[in-house]
Amino acid sequence: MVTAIDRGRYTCRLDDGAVVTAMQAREMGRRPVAVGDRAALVGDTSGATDALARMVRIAERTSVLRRTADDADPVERVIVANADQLVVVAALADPPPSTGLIDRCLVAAYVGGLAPVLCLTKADLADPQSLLASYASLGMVTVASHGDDVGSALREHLAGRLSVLVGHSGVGKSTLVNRLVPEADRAVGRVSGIGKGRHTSSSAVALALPEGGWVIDTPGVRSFGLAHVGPADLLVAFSDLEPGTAECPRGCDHSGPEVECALDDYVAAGHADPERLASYRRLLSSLTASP
Ligand SMILES: Nc1nc2c(ncn2[C@@H]2O[C@H](COP(=O)(O)OP(=O)(O)OP(=O)(O)O)[C@@H](O)[C@H]2O)c(=O)[nH]1
Ligand SMILES: [Mg+2]
Repeated sequence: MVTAIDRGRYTCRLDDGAVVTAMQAREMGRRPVAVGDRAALVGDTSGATDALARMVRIAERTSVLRRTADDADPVERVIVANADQLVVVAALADPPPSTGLIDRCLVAAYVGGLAPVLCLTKADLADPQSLLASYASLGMVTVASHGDDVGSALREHLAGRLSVLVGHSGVGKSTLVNRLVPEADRAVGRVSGIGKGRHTSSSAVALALPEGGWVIDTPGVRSFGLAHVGPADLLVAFSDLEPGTAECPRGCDHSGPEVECALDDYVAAGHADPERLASYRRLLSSLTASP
């Protein structure tokens, strides 16, 4: 598994635990490789100092977390491959939570095939209850933590799984990782204020959890572009609603009864849960809001 990437050098962990540095073999072309990818290595796989193996293949991915710089950007970046879970990390204060960013991360999770978890940090600074409640209604796992105490709920949810942490700079992702993986020694920064562009962590790194599984720390994001996602993509994650769109007018954006979307009648007839339709539309509206 690729655990870190630095200027064309891939740090890989073999199944027996050895750590090997590799570079892409020419025959791979310039296929993008992400942290979390499963790679086939040949050549010097001894892991000795200065040894460099060649990466010849990556395995088909079970999930892909993608984002674009903004909603007009045609270039999709793969943040992490093969993760089971996306942990959206948001601080309750300092910096204040942005529900727009949280919702957009959730969309990326649903579309990329990752189970979403919301982790609210800095619960020592503000009460998490109202925000936790508003996301619990989306049917997702929510946990609150404060610096010294990650909480057993988060630990249990991460054990045995491959999870990626995503959120604004300064929300405490690396702080969480250091608590979860005592030898991780990730640099932790001061909160510099959103938009000032100071990020403490500069690249994604996967760390093995003592309980089994992996946690991936990523650099803070300022926004989460979703140029690659449309209403139909999001509907895939709401398979209970999807059959209801058969009666929609052509090109329906499913935004509400004003556009004669058939989902309202579908729910009114008892075929699906009205709360699920409300959730779908809430995430849908985050697609058209500014990133
Ligand atoms: N009060 C309080 N401060 C916290 C908590 N968690 C983290 N911090 C502080 O928040 C600051 C930023 O923490 P980091 O872990 O570096 O944040 P990050 O999300 O990794 O930031 P980037 O790497 O820039 O994306 C540090 O000063 C931490 O000590 C918490 O639960 N409560
Ligand atoms: Mg960090």
